[in-house]
Amino acid sequence: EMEMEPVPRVGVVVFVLKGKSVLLGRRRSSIGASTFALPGGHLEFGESFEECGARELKEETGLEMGKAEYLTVTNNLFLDQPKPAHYVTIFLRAVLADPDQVAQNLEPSKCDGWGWYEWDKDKLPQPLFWPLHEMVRSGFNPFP
Ligand code: 8DG
Ligand code: MG
Ligand code: MG
Repeated sequence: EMEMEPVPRVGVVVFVLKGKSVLLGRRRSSIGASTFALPGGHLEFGESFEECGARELKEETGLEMGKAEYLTVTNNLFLDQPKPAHYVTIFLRAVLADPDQVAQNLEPSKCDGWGWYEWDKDKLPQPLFWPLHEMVRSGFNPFP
């Protein structure tokens, strides 16, 4: 079997904003298992950040992404993993195309379910996925 050198990968994740709340799901994936994280996933060849965010949101929740914009980028090392990982993560914010659409848990092997949580450090669910935890701790606010 060929031993592949690990390389950095690009993640695109979305703060879906509704009222004062954001959409979070509890991860089942190996990285960050049982912590609350944003919908998102890996950038595929040829995609724009918005295309990737909309595709991942649709695949994971069934939700149609509305107007979106770039917020920030982080450089995250996950070295304490069976398979160490390095992600450059692009954060977008977006609204829903239809604010009444309900989130479905379309990848139950990767997520326990989706919920809306008010963006308030005392009201967000615990534990947050650590990249998100660090953003909250630094005072980051995804709302315009
Ligand atoms: P895919 O096969 O659908 O493309 O990938 P995925 O299974 O949906 O990937 P993911 O782990 O959900 O997201 C890719 C990486 O993005 C993740 O391993 C680490 C990084 N990442 C962060 N913060 C967040 C976050 O809040 N949510 C998600 N989903 N990923 C994040 O750095
Ligand atoms: Mg995905
Ligand atoms: Mg994902």
